[in-house]
Amino acid sequence: MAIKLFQSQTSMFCEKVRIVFALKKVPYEIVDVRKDDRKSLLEYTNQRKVPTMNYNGECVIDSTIISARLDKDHPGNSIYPEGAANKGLCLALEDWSDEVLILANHAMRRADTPEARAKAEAQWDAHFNILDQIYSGKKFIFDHMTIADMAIFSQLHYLYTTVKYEIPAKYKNVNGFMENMRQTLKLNSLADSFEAQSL
Ligand SMILES: N[C@@H](CCC(=O)N[C@@H](CS)C(=O)NCC(=O)O)C(=O)O
Repeated sequence: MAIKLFQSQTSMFCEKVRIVFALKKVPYEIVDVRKDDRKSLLEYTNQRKVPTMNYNGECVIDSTIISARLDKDHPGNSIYPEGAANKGLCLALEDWSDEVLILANHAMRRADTPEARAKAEAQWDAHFNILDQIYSGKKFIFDHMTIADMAIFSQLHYLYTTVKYEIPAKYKNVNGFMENMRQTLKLNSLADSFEAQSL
């Protein structure tokens, strides 16, 4: 049986999962949901969200659950840090990125008045301040690249590629993190989306 990932190239949650697949070196097929306006996804799952995975016949929905499942079945190159306390912190940061940074991305993308734009920039400033402290003196949050870094990268990468908002230069550690991730993911430029099948 094959593994199929129903996805969209521009979705940040799909990029997060593509990084996990590549890290685990698990081969998979891509079903681009934009090609048939999500018809095959709807037929398969009766819902519209991507990423959705057909995992050897089993349906798995949501980037966090897909990532956890791949890690469980392919434990090499763990996407989590060692130890329960660090793993809990890592999961909390993954959730913060998925549930909070996404809102700032939506706010910036939808800002169509100077007031809305200023509000969205203030929202991002607050997040960049947090991230700049998190990545102070660190390449990754824990001792290797974890799902927390992948989730944060995917949101910041979407901000750069799709929303077209550049991280202000004063956030040196956040910019340093993005450059580290660009190198780790072997992207020629941050304008490219991640699509390698292995890392
Ligand atoms: N929490 C979910 C979020 C997935 C999500 O919001 N996907 C968006 C694309 S970025 C989507 O498919 N939206 C289509 C819809 O809701 O109709 C995850 O981590 O996978």
